[in-house]
Amino acid sequence: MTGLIAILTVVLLAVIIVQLARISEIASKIRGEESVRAQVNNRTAFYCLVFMIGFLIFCIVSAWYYKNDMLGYGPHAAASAHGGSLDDMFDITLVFTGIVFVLTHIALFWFPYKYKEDKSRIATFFAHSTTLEIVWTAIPTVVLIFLVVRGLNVWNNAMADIDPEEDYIEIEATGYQFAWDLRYPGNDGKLGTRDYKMINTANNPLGQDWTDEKNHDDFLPTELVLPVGVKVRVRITAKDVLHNFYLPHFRVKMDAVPGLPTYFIFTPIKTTDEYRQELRKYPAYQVPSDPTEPDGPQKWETFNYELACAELCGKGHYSMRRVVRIVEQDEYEEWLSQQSSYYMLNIRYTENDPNLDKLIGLEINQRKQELKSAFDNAVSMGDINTIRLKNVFFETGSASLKNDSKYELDYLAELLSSSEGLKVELSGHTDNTGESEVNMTLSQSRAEAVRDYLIGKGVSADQLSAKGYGDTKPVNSNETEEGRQNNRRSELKIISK
Ligand SMILES: [Cu+2]
Repeated sequence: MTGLIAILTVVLLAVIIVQLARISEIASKIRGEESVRAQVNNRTAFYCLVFMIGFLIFCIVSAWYYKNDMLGYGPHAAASAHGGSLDDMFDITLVFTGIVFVLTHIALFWFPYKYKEDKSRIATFFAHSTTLEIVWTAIPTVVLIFLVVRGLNVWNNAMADIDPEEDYIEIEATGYQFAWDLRYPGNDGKLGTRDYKMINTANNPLGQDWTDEKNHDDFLPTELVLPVGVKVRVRITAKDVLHNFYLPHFRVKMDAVPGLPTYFIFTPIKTTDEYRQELRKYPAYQVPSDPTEPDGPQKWETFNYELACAELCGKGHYSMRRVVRIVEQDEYEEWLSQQSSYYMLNIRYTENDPNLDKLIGLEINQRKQELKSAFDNAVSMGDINTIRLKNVFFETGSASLKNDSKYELDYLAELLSSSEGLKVELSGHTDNTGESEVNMTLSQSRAEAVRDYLIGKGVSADQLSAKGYGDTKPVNSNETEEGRQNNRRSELKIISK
């Protein structure tokens, strides 16, 4: 409808101009060329003046009216640390071009008015002025140098890579038709290596190398969640065609190129909630977010930062939108704790796991942590002073330690060596299968095996005693296999501190 009205207006204006021209043509034939020309000149000069003022007013009013849609202003303020300087750059350019626009506009229409035909005036002959040439070359040069130098400065700051000493989070975004695979580094803070030859849509979408320990805790979340105030380095790549990683509110935009990793660094400075509260002040956001539901939530309440693909990459391009959530540090840590490593969830102990025959660092650390907290508890509490060495294993019916036990015992040796004066008893226990005497002997030699191993690892022999209890101290029923398994165990008891 509006389009039709606009076309009609243009057509009508054209008809009016043609008609006016014809009228003055006829009039000039009747009244003589001279007087008509003077009249037309006067009229045109007047219209120039009217247009000069009218168009200036129109520009100023419309700029004021749309000011909230300008970058870095009102509801469009940047939400990242570098965003403000980028917006300022656009605004400064706008100020300079605005000044030039107003001056040239006035000159363009004032001159036809001022210097309309006047018989009594003789034109000045003016061919060259060095001063004038210098002035109008120097002014744009100075202005452009200022803009370029400032722009370069802003660019270099925004694109400066991370200083290894700095505190930052590195995440990775891989674009493909038509979604993003996001990857976070997990507890170690490091993203694992990838190899495109290992990409497999079924169980390795990013081609992660599972022999690389750094990959074991990496996780692939469905939403982009980041803590406020922390520097983020985004590693950006693509799997098929060109995509573009675009976070409009953070003034981040970088091509995702297959085979050529790019990156962008930014620091979010406003949480999603803070940004919503800012939007709340503007009438444009105080309307229902869904027009068909007038009582539903308002636009500012449903606002979300977003990640978009800004490269027209195919027909499903639009579906690459992802919600971005900026939260406080504690909420971020809470969210992190709910994420599970892709490897542990999908690969560990399957046929695709290259680490089947060994414990991975993640599991070793977990065992260490468990042992440490049990050990510390036993040392500090006194009454529950016995801990079970859950991961000490023997060959069946023998006192020779399985290789797997070394993780637990090595760490136990560290703990004991650093607790000088602490005396512990290492005990062996069996289930009730077989003869009691045999069990007693076996448990004694197992306890001694543990003691000897620890002494071999540098623990002082004075700290350690070993005792076998055979089947005399069951912790479970010996009726079930599970119960018997629980009864076959090695323990550590704090004797004195
Ligand atoms: Cu795309």
